[in-house]
Amino acid sequence: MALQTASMLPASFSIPKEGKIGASLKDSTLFGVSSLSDSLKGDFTSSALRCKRELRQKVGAVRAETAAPATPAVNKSSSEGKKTLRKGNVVITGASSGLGLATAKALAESGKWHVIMACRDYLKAARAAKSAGLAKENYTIMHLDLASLDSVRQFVDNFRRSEMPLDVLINNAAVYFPTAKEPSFTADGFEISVGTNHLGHFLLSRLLLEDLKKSDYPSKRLIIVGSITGNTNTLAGNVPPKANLGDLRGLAGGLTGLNSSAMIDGGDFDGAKAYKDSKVCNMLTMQEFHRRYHEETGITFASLYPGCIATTGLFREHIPLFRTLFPPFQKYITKGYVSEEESGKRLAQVVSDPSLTKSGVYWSWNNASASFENQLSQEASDAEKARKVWEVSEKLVGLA
Ligand code: NDP
Ligand code: PMR
Repeated sequence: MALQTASMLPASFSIPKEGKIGASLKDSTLFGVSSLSDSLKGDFTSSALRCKRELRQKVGAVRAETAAPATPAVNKSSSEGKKTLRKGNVVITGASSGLGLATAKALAESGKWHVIMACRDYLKAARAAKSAGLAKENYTIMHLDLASLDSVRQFVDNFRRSEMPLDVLINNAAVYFPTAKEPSFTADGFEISVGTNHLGHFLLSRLLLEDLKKSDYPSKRLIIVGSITGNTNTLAGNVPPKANLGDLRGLAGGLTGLNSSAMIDGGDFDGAKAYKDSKVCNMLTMQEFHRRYHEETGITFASLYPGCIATTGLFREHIPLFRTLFPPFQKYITKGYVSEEESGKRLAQVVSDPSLTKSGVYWSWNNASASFENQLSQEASDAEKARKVWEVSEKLVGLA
């Protein structure tokens, strides 16, 4: 199997933007005292060659395992005339930690799903799967770096070579750089939060839509993880800096931070805002998929806010004091806290619960952990903006 060299190289680099001034909440509050991380290095280790070898072996193994892709989703057992469902195949991006890993565990342990862990760091994913106790036959790891469009395309090729049908795609991976003073960029030159969280997933979803369409699984789903902090109709969404995509002038300029702004709205760089903006794009993309493809394909498109999983790696770039105080703050003050395990069960519900098949929905959970259809903010449900984000994004990722 051929692997592009590019998919094994660091996919992000950082350039300082001149003349950056401007202070924001992140510079001055307890929850955001700035300590610029020096660790935008990605997780590409000197073991890249070993990864490559292992990936070859793994994908080889997958091909052997799935040598009979023609198995229909529903089999009729001849003796009893009973219908049985084959295991579903679910791709989870960023399954090496946090919500993604917890969801992989919940789905794999249900015995109904084979999980394809789409991860940028193969060895980290392998260790995570092992320590979470995933049984070997229930998962496959495939390399995917969302901060590189080449890597996204390579992942899709590799996945297709495995000959597994695709039944559900979960766009879960994300990065968050709240203390960054200057933007960093993906391999293709996009500001890294929107480039990874939105544009990488946008290309992945557009390409894998074809594979989802081909699946004969009874309930096919494409899920994008959203968040409360991108929704300005909530208290959490009103903590500055607030999400705001403006007229998309920065996005249209490619978020390069050179001749155009690194921010979607064209404003000064703010890492926390870039993350929240990327979540708005995620939620808008889900709805645009729904409008364009639900009726024709029957695929369920959904997003969700899984609760505040205050202990995950998402906050790894935040200052230590934040990481210490954030979990008790969410547990005892906002009461928005949810454990990684519980959040994984919630996302697993969105993947496979027969009562959550409605398309175009943004799911949330109440204090009793019951799911409900939540209301998106005005901006995150603006159909015209969703169309524009879609059209600009497809140009940026080379689909139009
Ligand atoms: P984690 O940091 O634990 O997980 C993020 C995952 O994304 C990791 O596996 C990480 O890989 C992966 N990832 C990051 N960059 C890339 C990339 N370039 N290519 C491929 N994978 C990448 O955070 P969470 O589990 O908290 O976040 C999961 C999702 O949940 C995100 O979409 C986040 O926005 C959302 N969310 C989280 C909330 C929370 O409170 N934590 C609340 C609301 C939503 P690696 O392990 O290699 O770093
Ligand atoms: Mg929040 C009900 C109130 C609530 C909830 C559910 C969250 C979730 N937050 C709430 C309130 C507040 N937060 C308040 C009142 C404050 C000011 C003290 C506050 C602050 C705060 C900070 C500085 N909160 C944060 C941060 C972050 O850096 C996190 C963030 O925005 O990441 C993007 C965050 C979060 N608060 C949440 C959730 C779920 C997050 C992080 C995860 C995310 O949106 O992906």
